[in-house]
Amino acid sequence: MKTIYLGMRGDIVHPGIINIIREGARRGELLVGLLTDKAIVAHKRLPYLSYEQRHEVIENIKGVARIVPQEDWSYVPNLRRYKPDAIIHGDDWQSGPLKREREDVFAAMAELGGEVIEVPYTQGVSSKIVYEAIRSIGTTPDVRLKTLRRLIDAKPVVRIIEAHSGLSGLIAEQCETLKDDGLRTFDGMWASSLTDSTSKGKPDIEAVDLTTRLQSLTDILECTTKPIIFDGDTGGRSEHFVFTVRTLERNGVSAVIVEDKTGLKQNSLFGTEVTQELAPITDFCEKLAAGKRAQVTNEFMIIARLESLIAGLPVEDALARARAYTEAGADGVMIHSKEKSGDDIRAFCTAFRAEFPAHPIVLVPTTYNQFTEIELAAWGANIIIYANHLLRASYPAMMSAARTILEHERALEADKLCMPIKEILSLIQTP
Ligand code: SPV
Ligand code: MG
Repeated sequence: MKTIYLGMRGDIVHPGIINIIREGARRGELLVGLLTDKAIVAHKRLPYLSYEQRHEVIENIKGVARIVPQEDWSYVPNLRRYKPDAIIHGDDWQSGPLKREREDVFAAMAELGGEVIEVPYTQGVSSKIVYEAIRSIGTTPDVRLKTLRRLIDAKPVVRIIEAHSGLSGLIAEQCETLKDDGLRTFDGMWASSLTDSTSKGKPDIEAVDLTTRLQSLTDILECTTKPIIFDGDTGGRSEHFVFTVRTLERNGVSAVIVEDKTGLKQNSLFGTEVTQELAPITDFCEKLAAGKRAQVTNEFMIIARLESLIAGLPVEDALARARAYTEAGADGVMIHSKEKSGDDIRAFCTAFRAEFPAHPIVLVPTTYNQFTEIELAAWGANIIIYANHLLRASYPAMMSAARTILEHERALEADKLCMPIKEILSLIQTP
């Protein structure tokens, strides 16, 4: 009996895939290499189903003899490991993004003395078409909420960008760029207090109340599917914070980050130009613990934000607080600084990682923006938040269009600064 290898994601099963399985099983014993989340997420969006769920679905399909994990996007390592007599694949990989993988597979199979079977593409149905259809329907709060933890497990670093409106949420959802190593996208959104307040013409001092913040959040939730991290400011009183946690969970938000400040909260990027009063450690631990007790799901994350460096205190103060907050139940820490060198952040990350090898670290590199994601990940970061960039990019663009109209007393010259009317009309489609 020949062994036929089939590498697959197994997230969305459609007649095209069943056709390949049937063909493979007809020719021998079908060995499915099921791609792990890690293998997929470097190139494609995270599957809707977890590896275990996908395994359960695929093992029950007629014709599948055995499943092994495929830990790599390339089929080659598993081909070398399992030495099948043949690999089977849809012929649609002859062009498009899998072209290089196909060439590698042909080379490997020639070396191993095996065969490559290409099954004609089933017209009108593919994972891409089904994925796009699902995306247009949206997601559920439960799926969205759980996605952040899965991304942390599967990716070297999770890339988050700020959204403060439906429109900026759509950019976070849809913006992508094709690089040599695959498609690059944002993994999720940061519901920033700074950009939400600023877009409402208010200072970032918790003047925009929670109900209003939730309204902006709803706008984002309604037109996106990616996970959301909510900027919870100080979290307010513990008695109020427990309701915030429940409300965010109910809406499918993945995490809240609360900062250890008290009194009138001022934006951290003012640093010590304004009073930055830190909360007593025990009070903040109590707030974190109350939040953890209140949450309903296992997956919701409460992340403790350390403001020691913002308040002009040393790394040791942040570390002592990080230790206490972690013991109180925080699911991760965010360390913030407005220093440009990044030295303080690096020192914190190195020391924290030595004590807590796997506890998530969140960084917001607004001022120390010379470091790449991979460099920050090497310090120990799990999540990188680009906290204000869409709002900061939009303001000068709007100002420049407005000024151009004033200068010319007409809109002709401003037109080239604006997107075409046709494009804005078709940007948001009627479902
Ligand atoms: C925000 O985006 O609201 C933040 C990050 O809290 S910062 O503005 O840098 O304090
Ligand atoms: Mg904030």
